[in-house]
Amino acid sequence: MAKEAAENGERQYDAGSIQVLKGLEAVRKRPGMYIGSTGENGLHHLVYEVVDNSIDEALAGHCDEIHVTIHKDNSISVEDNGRGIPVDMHPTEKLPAVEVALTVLHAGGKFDKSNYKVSGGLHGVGVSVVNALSERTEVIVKRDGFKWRMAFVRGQTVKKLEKLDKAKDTGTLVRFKPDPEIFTVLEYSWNTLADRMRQLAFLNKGVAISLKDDRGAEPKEENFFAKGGLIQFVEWLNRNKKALHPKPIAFTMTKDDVEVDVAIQYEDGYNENIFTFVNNINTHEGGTHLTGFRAALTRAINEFAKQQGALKKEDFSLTGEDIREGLTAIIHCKVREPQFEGQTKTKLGNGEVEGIVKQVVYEQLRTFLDEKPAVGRAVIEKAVSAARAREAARKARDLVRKKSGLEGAVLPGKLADCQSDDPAECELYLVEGDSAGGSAKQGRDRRFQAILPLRGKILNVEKARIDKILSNEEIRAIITAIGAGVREDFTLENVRYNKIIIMTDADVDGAHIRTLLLTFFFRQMLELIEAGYVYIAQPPLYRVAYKKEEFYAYDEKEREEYVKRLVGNDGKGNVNIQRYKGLGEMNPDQLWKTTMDPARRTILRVTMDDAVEASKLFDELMGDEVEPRRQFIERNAKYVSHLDV
Ligand code: 0RA
Repeated sequence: MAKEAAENGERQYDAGSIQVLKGLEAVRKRPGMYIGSTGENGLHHLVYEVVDNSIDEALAGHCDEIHVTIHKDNSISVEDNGRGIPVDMHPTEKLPAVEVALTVLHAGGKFDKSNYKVSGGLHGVGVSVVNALSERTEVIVKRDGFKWRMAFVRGQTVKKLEKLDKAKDTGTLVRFKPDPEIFTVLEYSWNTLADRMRQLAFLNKGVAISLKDDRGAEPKEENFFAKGGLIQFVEWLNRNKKALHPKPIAFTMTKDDVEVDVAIQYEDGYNENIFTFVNNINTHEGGTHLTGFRAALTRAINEFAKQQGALKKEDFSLTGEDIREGLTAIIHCKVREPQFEGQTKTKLGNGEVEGIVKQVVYEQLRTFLDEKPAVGRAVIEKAVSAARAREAARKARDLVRKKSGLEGAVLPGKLADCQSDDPAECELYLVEGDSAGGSAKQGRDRRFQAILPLRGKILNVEKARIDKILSNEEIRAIITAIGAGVREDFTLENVRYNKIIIMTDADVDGAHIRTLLLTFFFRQMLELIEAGYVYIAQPPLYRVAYKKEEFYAYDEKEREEYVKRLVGNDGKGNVNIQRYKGLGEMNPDQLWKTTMDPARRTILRVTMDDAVEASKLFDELMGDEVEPRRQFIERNAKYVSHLDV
């Protein structure tokens, strides 16, 4: 269409504006194609998109400050001290370049400025997409000695570029307000934005990023800045842990046009925490850079061990898994034309990167180990003990395996199983305490609901090694009841219940047991969470009764509403309010009505969409520090997104 109009001799300007309209229409019609979703993730993605442009300017060496503000109306502004988006006429579009950048889809590439632009995946779709999905956008540029301004509504220019006062410095400010016609969620989350800004500051050393929240009575602000880059990133990840060596191992090398930036630090725990990025994008699904890194680490450490004569007494060699026990690492690659694959487009596909990372990491590690053999010996000692534990775990797992699955299921004695054997309709309630377990057994619908009471606090699975975890009685009961094994043996198809519902008291102990169980599933049966099989029951906090009527309230606000409804605003009358401190205070019938009956209950599905965040929270919970643990319990709700009826 646009082309035809131009060929018919109409002005280019009209052709351009038709193209703009078509672009806008496409974005507004299928926002998900450009930003993933129109929910919470998509909403936050708008901010990342704008900030990415400022980061690109920083990567090009022209910007070292980025200020992000959440305004009272949930509009966002992103201001940087870069060169400013150009305001001169764009040679082919016949519009000021800044207008092209804001209104023409994929205009970003036309400027072709920085070396490793954030592109591919969901990132890099350009500010024009943000503009198209915003009720209102304003751009202020300081450049060429002046301040300039433009405004847009739903992506269309409503105020042409105007020249304002003189300005000595340079920079760009983009302010946008997400369109309520597009987004189902409009409220920004401080934590989500702060996590990403912190991450960006670690990944781009020397760039100062501030985040300000003007929505509350008191403005809130946090500044992110890491002169040490990835080194500070791993130190921060390990901040609640005991490191095996004080200084992270770190290096940056460019080979065949690929920049490889790595920081590594071992800690005395048992998990592997490797986070990978490509051009600032979190590659949750890994890819060729991760494969190359792992191969290099395994080879370098094994060769060093051999050279040190460290494995002479042992009748086994170190596997990659042994060597990654207690490892915290960040790998950040800059790749010119990244290919992102995988379900969420967060897996690096470029084949050439594997060999490059492998070679760089291998060489750098060998050099490091030669210079600091003491660190190498500590790593080997840890890996050897991991290998011994692996042997012990195999034996323990054989034990668990014999008790479940193929070899004739012997279900745990405490389990009150359900009658159905169709996993799709079966539910397993993990219930805190024997007394609540008893009520649940009496109150349930035994056709499809199974009950497993858990006594006291289950083992802290984060701090224990797999062999010890598997010899814990409560844990074994859970594993055998679910019937699908653990870790690399875990088989989703064998799961006996498609809903596994954690039901604990509404107090601190209950929250603790719930997080312990979540940690266990996260570490040992991740697929169970990914499949959306894990839920949290929502028992009521209050029973509100008046004469013959009764209501169950799930929070204070609801309680007040019921009281009002029953006796009016003056609050007179004998309303009986009972606060449930534990599940045990409910009789079987009440427990069924309020918490277990699928027709009336609410259960929350546990989701896990951000591995960095998840692992961070679990680490905080399980670390030695008490305060982060308390904070985790408070924030735990974040994990859990609504649903099911
Ligand atoms: C194109 C060219 C130049 C700068 C930018 C784009 C630019 C874009 C954004 C978006 C947010 N902040 C930004 N800062 C800069 C520079 C052209 C030149 O001066 O040579």
